[in-house]
Amino acid sequence: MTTARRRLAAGTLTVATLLATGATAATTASASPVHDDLPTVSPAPQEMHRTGHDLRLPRTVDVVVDDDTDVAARDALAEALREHGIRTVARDADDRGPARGKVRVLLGDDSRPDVRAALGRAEVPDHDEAYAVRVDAKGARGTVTLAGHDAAGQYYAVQTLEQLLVDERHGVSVAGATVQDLPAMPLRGTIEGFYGEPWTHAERLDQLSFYGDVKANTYVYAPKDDPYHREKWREDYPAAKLAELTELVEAATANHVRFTFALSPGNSICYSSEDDMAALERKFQALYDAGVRAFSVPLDDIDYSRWACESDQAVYGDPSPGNAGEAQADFLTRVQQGWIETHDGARPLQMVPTEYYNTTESPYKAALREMDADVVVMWTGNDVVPQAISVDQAIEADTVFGGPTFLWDNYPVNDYGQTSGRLLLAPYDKREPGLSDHLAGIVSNPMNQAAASKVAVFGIADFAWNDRGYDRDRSWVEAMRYLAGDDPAATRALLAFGDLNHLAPSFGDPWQPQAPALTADVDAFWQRWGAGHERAALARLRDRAELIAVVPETLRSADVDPAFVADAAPWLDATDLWGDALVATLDAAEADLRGDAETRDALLAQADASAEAAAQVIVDPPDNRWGAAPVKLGDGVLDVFLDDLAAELRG
Ligand code: LOG
Repeated sequence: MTTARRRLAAGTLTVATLLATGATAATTASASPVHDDLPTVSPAPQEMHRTGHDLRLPRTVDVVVDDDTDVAARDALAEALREHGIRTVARDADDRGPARGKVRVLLGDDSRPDVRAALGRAEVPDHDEAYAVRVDAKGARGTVTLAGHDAAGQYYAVQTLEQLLVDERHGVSVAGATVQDLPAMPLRGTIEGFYGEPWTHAERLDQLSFYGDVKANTYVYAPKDDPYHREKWREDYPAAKLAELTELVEAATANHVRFTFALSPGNSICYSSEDDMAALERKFQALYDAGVRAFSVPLDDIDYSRWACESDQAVYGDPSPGNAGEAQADFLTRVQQGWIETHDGARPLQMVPTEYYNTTESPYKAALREMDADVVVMWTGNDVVPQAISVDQAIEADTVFGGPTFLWDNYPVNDYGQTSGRLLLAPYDKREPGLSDHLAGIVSNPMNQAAASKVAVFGIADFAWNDRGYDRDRSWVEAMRYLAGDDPAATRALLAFGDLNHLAPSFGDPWQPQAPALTADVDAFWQRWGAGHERAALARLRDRAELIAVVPETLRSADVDPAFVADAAPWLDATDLWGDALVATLDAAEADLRGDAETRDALLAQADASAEAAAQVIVDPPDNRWGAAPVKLGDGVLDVFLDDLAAELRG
């Protein structure tokens, strides 16, 4: 069903050594691990320090819990330790008997007396989802305290502990850290909001467990091509589909993720119709009964220059954006006040405005501001796919939409024409630190390829947790290490592969460049070559050529997330061929330097054939809207370099 749960184990690789393979030379210098000699934890904690020696774990540890201990946190802790070969024995916090084992792990609410005492001077911040971890080693004995402000905080303490476990030759240790941590943004995660084949049930289950790993708490279910979400919004889900959704809600809860159900009635709704209100409430009720406590009404990509019924014309007047805003505001205020507020535990309603892509004042937005202030309004930045998002823009959005907005970030979604043939693997970038002061949260709209989206989503979860501590390079390396199951060679291969899939398009110019690391290497090549150091030029570029050439084999043979490898299959096939073309071209250059024209020409012909075959690799997943398309990989960099060098050699 789901693929194996990936682990964020303690890293053995540093950013600096890895980035050389994936990122530009310019960014390498600035990337250093922030927390001295402690393992890297993602999302980056607000505060983490070494406060003592590492604690060696015996084969069995006592886990001290009480009735308020979060069950998901407890399960996650037992599983994490089991994966390192350590058995756990549950002990009740009230049990005053003598300590049996050498190491105790206290897991629970920060109000528990034993937890509070063991925390010493460390404190759990007074904030939703906050937690603290303290590792206290006294020789071979010790205590690990995992304290949460609430159940989610306990769960996140465990996620952090897992990354503090260090496998050593003779056993497992916990790094001697104290962590005090909280999320900068309340809502973090994804919105499955793209066009094209929705994710499969198995993909969604895999995602939910991944979100738990990266402390993301939100999954908005809004697939444009689920007919019951949009076109047939009034109709009940068939029983089998509802059973599937129920299973997702349970999986979400087990990972401290809020399954958020979205219904998108905007193409046919009659805002003034009691029947339509009843239809929406019936649909929400079915999901509420399945355990859902968060709801959304996206009204993006609808025509607001016409009414769907005569009664809207009678109530609101001629169709216009301003009148549409008024009708939407009335309707959603009624949903918030009449339904959400009468349903126990339901969170404030979320909505996507029809003008979601700018902060320009308009009659529509003015009317929408009259909506109940508790309704959370989404916004995609200034543009559907913005070049960047600044704090000033978020402040404008707050003003024009009437409250902190919830960012629907259209990255790495690849359902629009400019993304045809592309996998979007660049790190999350160009969002200004400080956005957490003005946003309710961020969700990524991901790719049709669920597992391949993890690279970007990892960064988004990291940024949303701690925008001021976010480092795109570190986060990117950590994302790849996570997917690689901590395997150094596979991590390097993923970074090189990510570099070739780095271009992030928009509806205008790309907002992230293609292959920055390869570009830097190619520039350096031509500099050396132009200065007459041809052999040095070739030797340096050969390292990258050989790295690229083995990417597919490395990723397919290592313990890399199999769903990622499956998603990336056509791009890996193309990498194989482009890698061959690059190596053959460099070999041709060497033959040329030796004066062996015959070998040179044979190798250039071989490179041509590989490049031609690479250009013919088609991605034809059934799930992308753009249909069959040639795979784009390193385009504008790798192909251009091969042409340029071949032209140089052929004179
Ligand atoms: C859609 C979204 C789509 C995305 C990219 C929003 C709010 N809505 O232009 O479903 O995946 O652009 O194509 C959109 O972004 N409309």
